[in-house]
Amino acid sequence: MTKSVSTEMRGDVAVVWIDNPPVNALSHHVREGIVRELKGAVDSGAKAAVIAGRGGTFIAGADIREFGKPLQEPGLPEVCDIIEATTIPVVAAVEGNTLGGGLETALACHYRVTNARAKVGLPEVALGLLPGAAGTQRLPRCLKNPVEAVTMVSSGRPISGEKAAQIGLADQLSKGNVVDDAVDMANGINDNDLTGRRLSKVELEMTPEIAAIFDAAMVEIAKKAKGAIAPLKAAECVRAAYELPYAEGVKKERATFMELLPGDQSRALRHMFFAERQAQKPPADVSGEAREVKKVGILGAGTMGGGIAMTYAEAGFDVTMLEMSEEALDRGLGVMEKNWARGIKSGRITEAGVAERMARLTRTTSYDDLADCDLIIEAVFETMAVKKEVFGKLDAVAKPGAVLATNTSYLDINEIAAQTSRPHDVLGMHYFSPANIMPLLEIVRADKTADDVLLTALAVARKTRKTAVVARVGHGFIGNRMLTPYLRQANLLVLEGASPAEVDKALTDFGWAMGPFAVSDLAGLDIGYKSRQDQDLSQHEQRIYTAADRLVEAGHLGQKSGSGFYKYDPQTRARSENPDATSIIEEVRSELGINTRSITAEEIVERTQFALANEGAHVLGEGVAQRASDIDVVYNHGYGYPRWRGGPMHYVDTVGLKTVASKIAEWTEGAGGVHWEPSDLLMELADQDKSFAEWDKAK
Ligand code: T1G
Repeated sequence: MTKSVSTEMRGDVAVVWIDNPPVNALSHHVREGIVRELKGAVDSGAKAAVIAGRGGTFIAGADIREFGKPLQEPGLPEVCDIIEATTIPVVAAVEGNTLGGGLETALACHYRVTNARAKVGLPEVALGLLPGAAGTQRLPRCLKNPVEAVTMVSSGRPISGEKAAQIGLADQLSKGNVVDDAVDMANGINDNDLTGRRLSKVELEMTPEIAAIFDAAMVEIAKKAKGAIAPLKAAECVRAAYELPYAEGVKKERATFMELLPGDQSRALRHMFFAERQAQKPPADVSGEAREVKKVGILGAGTMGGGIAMTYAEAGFDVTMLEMSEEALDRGLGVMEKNWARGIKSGRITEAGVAERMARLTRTTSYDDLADCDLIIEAVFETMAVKKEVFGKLDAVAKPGAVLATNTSYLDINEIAAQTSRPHDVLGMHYFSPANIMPLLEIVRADKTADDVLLTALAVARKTRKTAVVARVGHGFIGNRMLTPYLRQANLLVLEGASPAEVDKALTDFGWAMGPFAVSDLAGLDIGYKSRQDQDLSQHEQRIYTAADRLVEAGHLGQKSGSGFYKYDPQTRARSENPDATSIIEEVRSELGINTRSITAEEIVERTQFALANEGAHVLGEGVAQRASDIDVVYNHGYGYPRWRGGPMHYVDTVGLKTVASKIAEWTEGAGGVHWEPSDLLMELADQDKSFAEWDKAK
């Protein structure tokens, strides 16, 4: 096996190359290799050393797969201390992804050269951790700017190499080859007195102004953290760099790291890191190559069609937008321009960038103009009749080999595909509104979808920076399907005595971005009302939504009408109790003869979260989703589920499926039992004392 760390002598300078694809993670053999090769450089009389990464990237961090396993010496903190104590100058060639332990390694070097494109940061908080190799102590000593230091560590957001050079994180900005420039720098260092270059020796002093900066930062961090604990803990360690001697600060950082590592939040966030990557891999039974996509046709310039068109234009595709009339096209394109104008205002995009995007858009009212599209995505009315008509027309005009996708959120794609002579070219691409913002894309593999069509959808998902999850056909696919029992329990809890605000608060305290009633108001209560009218609901199902239906019939449609479950301030949209909703709910309770009771937040969380996971288990049992972790990704990226809890399936794994199963069994026996359909898979796993994670692994 080639050594993952080797030395190339360039004159008197030893270039210590790290070669651990795909991201040069600091696996154990890499840590050992760095120490070995650096020692070799010193022993061989090298004038200086450069640490560099193969593959155009320095080091993307510690090897996350090693977490939770026994530490193999040397640990990264020790490696960093050895680098810093080296008696010859060590220069870091910082390029590509220089993250987490990678940046900590660079900070342990005496000098740093980077280039503008490098991505430099300490993203550990995204894993529920904090820099664990003295990053919280060396970074502030390098930047000497408490705001930059506490922001980088607590947000986890990387900065560009250009900015790193501006704020003093790098000593030189290379305009050419970073490694060559690092070697030149090493050659030019004649002063072997490295005292001033060892960050651990830099003294910091806490002043009232700096203390005030940290006080203010902590308030902001706590607000943004929304229940995640790592950001604040990380910020406290940066603050300690100003208050404690280096060795004490490192001790505090280490103790905090060891406290966070085994915790539920870090385990959940590391679960999500790998779950997102797993979800986007093609199913094991799929082979072949993605088809080339250059030109995309979008049918429908409404909210969804416009958002989807923006997504593809932003990713550099040529887009042809088809609507039934010029006015509809004017409206749709007008909304897109307004959205992009907001992007200019927020500094997210430039005027030139918007012009580039608009230049990629072609408009038409004729299907014939879609004839040369490689991928056509339909986002028209959500009725089967309209979808069938549209796909019949597409079949007539689309070129052979064009991928035909429907954005339907729950309709049967097999039925839509059967409308064409090419069902193998048809699949679902279900975007979430607003499609240009929401990262989730459910790719629905219909029975006849060809492998290369599925691979094509996965490829464009990556190019348009969407997080794809592959689903099979089934009413509501994965996300929306699971929402039904979740909302059912929420409405039942209101019938039984909880207020909508109590249910919402219990769930936002749990970590959800918004509670179900606030979300229903946001989406519009008439959407659910119409969907229930279209379905042939059983009487006991219909009864659950009596209050919601009465609200709609009384004109309370949610935010869009100024009131729904809540009342909304016309200016600020601030939510407050809607007395009409309260009286409608009370009326319905008495009509249904319900003896209300006070309901704890714990019961609200259990009944809604277990209902969600139980449906997820049905989705898995039916093969609509491939993995439990895919379901977690759907809820993280499409529904505002708290990431530091993992996802609905990871959460019940942490509760323990035995507990979950016994609660569901209890409710199934109780008065509300008619609303529970325990999943066989969940019950079996509980019996075997297994978890969904183990089910995934065994697949
Ligand atoms: N450890 C192990 N595997 C990793 C990894 C890592 N740090 N980073 C990526 N991978 C795997 C990933 O699972 C995937 O595997 C493949 O590499 C390609 O990744 C002590 C404690 C670097 C921006 O948090 O953000 O240092 O699916 O698909 O889109 O203080 O990977 O192919 O089998 O994401 O080009 C801090 C995490 C760690 C960076 C590249 N570092 N990685 O993105 O490729 S904690 C991070 C990323 C730490 C120290 C602390 C991204 C990337 P597979 P990919 P990409």
